[in-house]
Amino acid sequence: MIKKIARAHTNIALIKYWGKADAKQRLPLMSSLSMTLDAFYTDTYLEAATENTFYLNGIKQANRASERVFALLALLNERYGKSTHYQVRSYNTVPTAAGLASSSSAFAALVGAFDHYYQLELSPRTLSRLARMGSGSATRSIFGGFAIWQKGHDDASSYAYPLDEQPELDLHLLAIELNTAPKAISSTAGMALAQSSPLFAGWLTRNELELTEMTQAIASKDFTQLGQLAELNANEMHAMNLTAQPGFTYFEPATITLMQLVRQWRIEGIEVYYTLDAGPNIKLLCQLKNVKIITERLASVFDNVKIINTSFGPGLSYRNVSCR
Ligand code: 2P0
Repeated sequence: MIKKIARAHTNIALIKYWGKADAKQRLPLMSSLSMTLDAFYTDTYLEAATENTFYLNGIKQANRASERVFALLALLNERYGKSTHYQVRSYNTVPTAAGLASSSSAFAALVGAFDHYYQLELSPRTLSRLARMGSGSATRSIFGGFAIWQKGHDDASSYAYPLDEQPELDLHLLAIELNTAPKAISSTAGMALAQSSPLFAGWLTRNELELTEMTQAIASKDFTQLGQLAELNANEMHAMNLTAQPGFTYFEPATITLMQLVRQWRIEGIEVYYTLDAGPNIKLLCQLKNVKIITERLASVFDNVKIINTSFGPGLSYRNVSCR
């Protein structure tokens, strides 16, 4: 039997979403800009069932882990006048909940699977809005290359759009798995706490400027400007976590070691920048010519470190798979 699965790739924000205006509708307080990655994706298939069940990588998930999946399905049912229960099967190449944004690909693939199941042929913009209700970063995974999630002011105006789906830019992201254990502070909780930081007002004020500068860096294929800005933006986000009341951090000792190494390598002439999300795993931004030397240096510092070299990935797509 042939089944059609929805595939969405994860994305990494270079200008980050970190703060909500409306938690229920996942409306952000700022716009964000991301790079969709080729190496990490989620495949999802759904079909009608007598009760809701969710399998991740072949393992049936407990109700708690499935809550957000079922909540989004309930919302989709309501919007499109359905009352079905579903069996959802997802296969993830992203380490779940380790700051590699597995929820971005997961919820983009889920809305894609729902769209396909009912042959709704929803527009990418509508899919992006629906994905937002599962997870904010999922708005951007509907698209490949570079995408911008415009913050908007309500459900209808808060969605992502493609900036450049097939960038001709020499840009590699090295994902380094320092710790793939699920994180202690979820993104949702972390960004709520960050709003108590005295730096939060400045974070919001700077958003438009940073978005404009990043868009210019991409248009002019200026890797240096892109890397500097991405690193600055990530540092700003993590500075808010440290200065929240109460303060917290996603950094592990190895995260800080790596940040210092990156600065050292730059002094030595290896152009590399870092970004990191809601977890300890650093991502390095570099050009192809430096992938080898950076990989070698990482291997000499960290035992058994897993490094995944990734570049631009595509938007939501569908593919046929044969099943027994
Ligand atoms: C981002 N992150 O822009 C930011 C930067 C992590 C750090 O969006 O609460 O799972 O479900 O909307 O999308 C990860 O958080 O959060 C995230 P919710 P999400 O990619």
